[in-house]
Amino acid sequence: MSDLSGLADRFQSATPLATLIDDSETDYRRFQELVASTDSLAILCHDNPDPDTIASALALEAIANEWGVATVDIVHGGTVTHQQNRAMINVLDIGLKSITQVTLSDYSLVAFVDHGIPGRNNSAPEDMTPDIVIDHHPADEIEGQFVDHRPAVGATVTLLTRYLEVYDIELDERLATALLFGLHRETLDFNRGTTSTEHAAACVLHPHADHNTIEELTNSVFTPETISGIGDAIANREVRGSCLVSSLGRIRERDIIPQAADYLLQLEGVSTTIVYGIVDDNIYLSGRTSNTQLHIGDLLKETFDQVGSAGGHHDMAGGKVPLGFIGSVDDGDDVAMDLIDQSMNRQIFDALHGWTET
Ligand SMILES: [Mn+2]
Repeated sequence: MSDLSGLADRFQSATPLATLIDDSETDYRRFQELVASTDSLAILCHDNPDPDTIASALALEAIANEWGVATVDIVHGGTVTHQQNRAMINVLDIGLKSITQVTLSDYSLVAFVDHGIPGRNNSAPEDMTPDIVIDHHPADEIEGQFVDHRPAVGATVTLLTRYLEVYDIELDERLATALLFGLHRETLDFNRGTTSTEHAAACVLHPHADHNTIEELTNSVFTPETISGIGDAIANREVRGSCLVSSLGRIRERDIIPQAADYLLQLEGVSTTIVYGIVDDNIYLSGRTSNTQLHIGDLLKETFDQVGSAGGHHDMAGGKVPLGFIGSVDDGDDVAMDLIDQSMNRQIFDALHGWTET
């Protein structure tokens, strides 16, 4: 079971990651006592899981396995439609359970990785309190028996890499590959929201990772739906000053939206993109900005948190607005779709007003 001997020594040994990361608020002893004494653990990824949340869950699973936790399940809400995320799960043979297949209250412990608040970007019941939270997203009032919330780091994978180091857990090739791929994707190859701790974490992972697999995963081709979606986003774009807003209309794969927002940010003269699309009964939005004076997470939160949920980082953010607030829309109802697009574009450009001057 739990072996706390040697923890103090390892904690104090000054690796580059240990030197750069701020561990001052993290009670590693408490985390170990909690996890090592449980018999069942559900690790909940955020909805439509991305490589940061998936790889972080895999690392937490490895820690729990090392400490003899009998049942460990990685659970997620939503679906995995992004081609690179599907490829990651297949190539690295990662077992994920849909939240519809399990009951969270059946587990002795529930851990959130890469998200922190029940019901916000996850499918946990809003009235539950997670036992463990490890996250880097900006958020207030995260509750749990053990909360490790470090918004200063660029990826949750960075935090979990530090846990593996602190607890001296073996980094096998599969785990190191998943974590390093998570780092690449979360930071868009170390270009976005990256701190020195991501580079230090990459140094820990690099010797153990399979770089051919990472290259293969990085080159996973777009699905036809993604290419069509990006095409629609290009065609429907409205640009004012340095801001671009576009609608994808009704789509089947939610993951197209952030990919289109990322893609359009490459347009010359554009430093902020907000793309939205309708999936089932909700409008989903993704925002991206390279304008360091603009906090896109706060902007989306202020604009849409009253009618739905929205928020995120200063340079990337997302949101979800139930269609109910606009009224129900039948498929093929072009008039209603136009009204939604007009209403959304107006609200978004109003929110961006300070930045739309040329
Ligand atoms: Mn993340």
